[in-house]
Amino acid sequence: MKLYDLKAGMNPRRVRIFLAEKGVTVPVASIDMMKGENHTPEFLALNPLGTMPVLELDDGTILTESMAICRYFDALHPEPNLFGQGALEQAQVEMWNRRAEMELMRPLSDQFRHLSPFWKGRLEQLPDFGAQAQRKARDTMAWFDRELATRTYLAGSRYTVADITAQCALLLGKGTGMPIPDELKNLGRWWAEVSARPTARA
Ligand SMILES: N[C@@H](CCC(=O)N[C@@H](CS)C(=O)NCC(=O)O)C(=O)O
Repeated sequence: MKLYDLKAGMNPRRVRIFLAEKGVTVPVASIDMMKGENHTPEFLALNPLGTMPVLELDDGTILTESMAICRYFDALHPEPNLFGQGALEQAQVEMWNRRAEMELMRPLSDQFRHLSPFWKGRLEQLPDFGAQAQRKARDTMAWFDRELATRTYLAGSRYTVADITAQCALLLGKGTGMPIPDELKNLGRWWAEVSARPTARA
């Protein structure tokens, strides 16, 4: 088994934190995006999208998409539970994980990709779209702040994969000029808690 990883990428980080929470260790191959290692014919044969993470199983089976990879390990190592237990909690974790992906991770990624010089020449940058994504990300942070006034974690009273998604998204925000605004006290409190977990730097 081998996990193709991108150290600075927020999606690979989701898998690394998930594995660390489970106490599972997997051999890792670090991909150097700056050297274009994710666009070689060999890598594109693994994942035509040229993105990480990619999990290669011992029989050669390939899994991509960070949540699919997490689901695979979750079935093999159910404890500690991170996807919710029972009908209601599973649905709540799915709901908040999806919201964290679409409403927070997506705009934070878009503003980085469309505004940062890092992506210049790697994709067609649309600055207006980047600015719109910044506004969207700010709105979502404010929304999540209001939600976190009534509970400890995103999907309820305990840490789940929804928190992992949001914390990886906000780490990208922090690194790209969009930190959590000081006035968002509930989100700040949650951020301090998730960042203090031993797995946060996985
Ligand atoms: N939906 C995919 C997204 C994967 C993705 O976009 N990975 C980024 C790192 S966060 C990447 O590899 N980017 C390289 C590139 O776009 O060239 C997942 O959840 O795994």
